[in-house]
Amino acid sequence: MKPIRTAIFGAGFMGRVHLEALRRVEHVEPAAISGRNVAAAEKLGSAFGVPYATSEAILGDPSIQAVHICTPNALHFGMAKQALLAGKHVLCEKPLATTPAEAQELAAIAAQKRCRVAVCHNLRYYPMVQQMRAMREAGDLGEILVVQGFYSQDWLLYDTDWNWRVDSTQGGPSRCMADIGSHWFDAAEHITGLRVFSLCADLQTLHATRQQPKHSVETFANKTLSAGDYIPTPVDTEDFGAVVFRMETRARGAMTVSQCSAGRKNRLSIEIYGTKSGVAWSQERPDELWIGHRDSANQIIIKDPALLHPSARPFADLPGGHSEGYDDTFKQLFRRFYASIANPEATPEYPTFADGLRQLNILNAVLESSRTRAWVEVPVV
Ligand code: SOE
Repeated sequence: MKPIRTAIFGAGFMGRVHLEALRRVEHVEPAAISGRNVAAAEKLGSAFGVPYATSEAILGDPSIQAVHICTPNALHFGMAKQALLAGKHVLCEKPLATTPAEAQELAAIAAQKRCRVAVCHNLRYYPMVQQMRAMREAGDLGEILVVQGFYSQDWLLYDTDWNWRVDSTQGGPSRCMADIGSHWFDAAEHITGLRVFSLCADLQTLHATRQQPKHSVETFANKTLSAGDYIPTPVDTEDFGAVVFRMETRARGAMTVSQCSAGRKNRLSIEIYGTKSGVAWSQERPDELWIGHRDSANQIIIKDPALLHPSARPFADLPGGHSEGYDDTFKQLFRRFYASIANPEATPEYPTFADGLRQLNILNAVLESSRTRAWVEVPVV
């Protein structure tokens, strides 16, 4: 089978993750890499034998069928639109855009151009996340009553920590909720099969002013600068958010996000409680799943394809005792995306632009609720 030629836009943290994962996907050839920082894109590309090209050259090359958008958030809409109009299949990092209207426009263009489109909500692809979903589908949890959790990081704890995500002109009007809260809500809705229809949120910028480095700093790589390298800069994106929400049926929930929680590196935690049993999972211990019972001993199961529900098994490639983590989630998502390009009849087994729009509707409601200090309805589409 002839490999599908693809290109990557963006050579930062996510560009590298996408490129490495693509190298492990069957029948795909990373054919070019582009980036605002040409030297960084050339360096990353050359390490993987992938040539640098301008975005114009990539979009004008008919042999390149798909593109990955791994640029700062505010560029997603424009780049995805250009790529779709050029007839490319698009896999975009989250958040898909900065407003629901933009996401809607992208979804409409994709449908019209008959292009495959995905949003990179990679957390769905942890085997234990699929196990929770499979258990819920099989009725093991009973009716879902309570959904709780958080997503905490510490890489923006100090006022000297900086990254493009802090700047709303590059990251969009929300930081913490858009960056990591969108992952949490995508996972919560994916696992439970329920939608949030109403919420009340409180967002807080803990550092109203940050010391912005004079030069750009890579995500998670802000620990190496010294005094004198900074400019004091006002911040209008949130460091912390709390959301209380109502889901369809009688299920209710609450979650927090934070990028200022010392010691929590990248900890998404989700707990789902039903009328029969509960499940709890943490991204920092991805191979373990806690299963809670009211009348018998609780369990912790370790990832092992033989112990997973049959529908969760295809998401684990390795035998028990062989960890599958963050990198592998991208491989699993990309594999399904490219399989759907190869087979135009296939139903997408990945988050599409409709899911990207869904997260922007939730995000919009969160921003409005925090601004107005009131409960806000989320369109259930
Ligand atoms: C930064 O907060 C970040 O890299 C997110 O943008 C990713 O989506 C998440 O997986 C890890 O943290």
